[in-house]
Amino acid sequence: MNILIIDDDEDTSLLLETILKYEGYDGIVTVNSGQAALNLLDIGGNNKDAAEVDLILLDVIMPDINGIDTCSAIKSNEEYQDVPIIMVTGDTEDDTLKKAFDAGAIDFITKPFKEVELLARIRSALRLKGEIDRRKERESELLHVTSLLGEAVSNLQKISLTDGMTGLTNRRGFDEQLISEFQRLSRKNYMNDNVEAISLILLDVDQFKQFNDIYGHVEGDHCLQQVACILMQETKRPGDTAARYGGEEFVVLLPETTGEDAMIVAERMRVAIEGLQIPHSHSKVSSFVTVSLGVSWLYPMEETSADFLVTSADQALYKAKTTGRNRVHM
Ligand code: GH3
Ligand code: MG
Ligand code: MG
Ligand code: MG
Repeated sequence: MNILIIDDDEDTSLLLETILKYEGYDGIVTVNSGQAALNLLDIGGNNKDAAEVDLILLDVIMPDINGIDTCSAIKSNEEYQDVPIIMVTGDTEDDTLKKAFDAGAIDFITKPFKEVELLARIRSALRLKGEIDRRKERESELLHVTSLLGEAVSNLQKISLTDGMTGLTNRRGFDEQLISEFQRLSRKNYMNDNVEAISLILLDVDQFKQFNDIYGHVEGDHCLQQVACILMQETKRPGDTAARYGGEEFVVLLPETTGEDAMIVAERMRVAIEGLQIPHSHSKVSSFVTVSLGVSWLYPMEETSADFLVTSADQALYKAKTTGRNRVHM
């Protein structure tokens, strides 16, 4: 326990120190003026040198700054707001007592005091300080746990929307993104004269069943990861979303993009994936792994639908497959 005694009278200080020490309190510091106390507590300073103090015994009548003003100054400092201050004074005026409590003192003892009363009041003040400290500690622990929990929830949320194997957005995440972008652009198009399009690319690995059959599922997974990597690289624009749609099918959402521009993006993806040169000895299309892509686009409006965008891309992908694979179709 750290107890600070502030008193200009040496006899009183000595008496208080002796009583406290005899009672078993240590960490007792004595200063002989209000200013010395304020300096010690770094009040008016930057609080960097704030002292650890659990209780203050404060005289009232002192030459420079009196006890009431010292009490106010200490209490107005955030660092010491919870530190109980007991006034110990020879001043028995009612007005002094009132001012002391108004200044933030927790107790008021007049000199000469009874030792047993002084100690009882000190114990009571320290008990209160202990309770406040424990409550604050619990509050800060709770705050910490709450923030950890928030972090965990947001991590879980991220995990629940991410495909574990490729790190891309998963089907659920994509569906959410599609709806939200579609609604955003519908609103925008309703408000503005120059309407914005949204495009979608559906991508499917060619002859992937054969790839798995020959090279095995582990190589198959690795191949999908490499394809995902390309899609990530090719969708750097904010708002673009590349997702694993399921199995060896991927989907790319391009808001504020016309079908013409989406075709260019899709072709770039096709070329990049073929450029990986992942050997595929049993493909009818190429000696490397290739993909087919279907592109669809529309102007999001009240009368259009996100489902239609997906269905159209699926039909375009089917055309890309049936017209030879390793190509982009709209
Ligand atoms: P097409 O050119 O018509 O697309 O032929 P395909 O063989 O790719 O088409 P199909 O749908 O018959 O085969 C898809 C294969 O993709 C079958 C399935 O085993 C494989 N596949 C789906 N998901 C995964 C995966 O996560 N890992 C691996 N290794 N293979 C997968
Ligand atoms: Mg005095
Ligand atoms: Mg497929
Ligand atoms: Mg396939």
